Amino acid sequence: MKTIFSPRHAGHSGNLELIDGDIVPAFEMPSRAEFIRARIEEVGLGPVLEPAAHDLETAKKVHRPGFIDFLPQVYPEWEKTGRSGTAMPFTWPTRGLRGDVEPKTIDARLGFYSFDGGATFVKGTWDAIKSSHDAALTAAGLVQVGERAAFALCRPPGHHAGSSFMGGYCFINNAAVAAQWFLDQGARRVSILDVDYHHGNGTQEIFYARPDVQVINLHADPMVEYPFFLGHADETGAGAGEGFNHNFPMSFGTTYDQWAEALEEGCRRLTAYAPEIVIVSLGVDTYEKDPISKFKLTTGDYPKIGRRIAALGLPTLFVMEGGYAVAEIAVNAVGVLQGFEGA
Ligand code: SP5
Ligand code: ZN
Repeated sequence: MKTIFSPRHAGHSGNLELIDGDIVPAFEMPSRAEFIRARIEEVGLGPVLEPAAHDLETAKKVHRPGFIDFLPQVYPEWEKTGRSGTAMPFTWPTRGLRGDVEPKTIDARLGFYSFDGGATFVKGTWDAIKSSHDAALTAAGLVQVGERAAFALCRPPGHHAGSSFMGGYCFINNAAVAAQWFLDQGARRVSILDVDYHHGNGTQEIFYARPDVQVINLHADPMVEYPFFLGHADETGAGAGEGFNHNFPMSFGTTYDQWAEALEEGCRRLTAYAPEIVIVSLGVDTYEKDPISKFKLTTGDYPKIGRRIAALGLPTLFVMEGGYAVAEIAVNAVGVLQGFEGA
């Protein structure tokens, strides 16, 4: 399997995040992608190639165009106020406030276009976001021309980013952009299978009223886990999208046997939908030693996930999402891909 990876991710580095009553170095750090890249080479998964540049037209079909235009403006606008360091929001338009009027200052616009304080900018962040987006579309192109599977080693990740909001380390929703691109190439149905520990609230929101992208999410129960405000089992889609969104919230402490039952039911519904392409939002923060998560999957479980996905028998694009126990995420993420390839 080919991997698409850009060294430009590394410019998104040294940023802080607001989490659990503290402002700390972001858990989503460059070493994550570098460990995965090194592991791919160590096990000989296949070539690692750089992405080609893509325009943002597809991204502007799944995100509000003004939101995409805002992202490259963030750091220059931040610097114009005389500040350096990490750009992050501190005020959000929640219920009862005006979410329909985009204000003018950088602090206001950061809040307007986000749902938490977890998607933060340094000088190289936009370039990293763009390279991650390009990696997803380049890998999608490999699948489109006949590769059985490809791996977009995206950083920053994307599944918390919605049509007009960033958050949770995510800016552009790479998997959603790839899904839209496959549809634009002529696919009629695409499924997104999100196995990250956290609910992919952005992906759900983008496709919630659409029948052409099925979204299946396996994740920690939002009653007790981030992102808290989406991801319940009764969210099944709206309007023309009714019946095409599937959530499998699970308790803290979930082991592979329990998790695999949800995967099995998700795969059954995926097969019933009969998509032409599967996009896997590949988070490995389900791992027992992940520093911010509470599931109990072990390293030996990840190849089993890959084998089950391979058994779907469909062209498959893997898109990297979360996973934070830095050294181990490489073995686990690549383990999924090795399992898929039959290793
Ligand atoms: C892509 C992705 O995986 N984003 C995750 C963003 C998570 N942000 C907040 C997590 C809050 C975790 N609280 C428990 C921390 C225990 N020290
Ligand atoms: Zn996650």
